[in-house]
Amino acid sequence: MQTTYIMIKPDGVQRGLVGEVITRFENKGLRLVGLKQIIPSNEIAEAHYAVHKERPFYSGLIDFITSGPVVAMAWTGVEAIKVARNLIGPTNGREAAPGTIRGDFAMDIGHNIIHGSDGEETAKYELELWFPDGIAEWQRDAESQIYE
Ligand code: DAT
Ligand code: MG
Repeated sequence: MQTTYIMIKPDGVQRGLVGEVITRFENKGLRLVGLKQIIPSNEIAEAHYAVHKERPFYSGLIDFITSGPVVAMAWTGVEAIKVARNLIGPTNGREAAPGTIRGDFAMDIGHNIIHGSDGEETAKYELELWFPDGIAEWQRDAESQIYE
């Protein structure tokens, strides 16, 4: 089992795609173990994208991610990091295949709706950054909820 950090970016929130994105993750079979909406501070945005600090798009990226609310999530499943990246699609929305989140909803490289951790180390770093108090541990058991 892996847990991955997933974030709906300000464009996804503003465009009303939160439910759509969550539905795709739920339908796939991943389990939601963390969820909150926040307007990121510069500090957390810079820590999140520290790896891109020297890139020309970095300051625009920080401005974008701090421009409004994001939905920060943690999702668990077998190979959840790769599974989530496959659901999300490649960075550039115009090149992402239909059926992926970016392929279906994004037309640009920066405003691409959603972030997903790219490896185990990154996932650990990002989950600790965005969920410093930890995440929920629970097992799926619908039957015991349907019947009292
Ligand atoms: P991904 O989000 O697919 O993991 P990344 O880690 O390479 O992509 O880059 C992080 C974010 O930075 C990406 O979601 C959008 C932005 N970005 C990347 N390359 C860019 C570029 N050439 N121009 C503008 N924004 C870019
Ligand atoms: Mg990345």
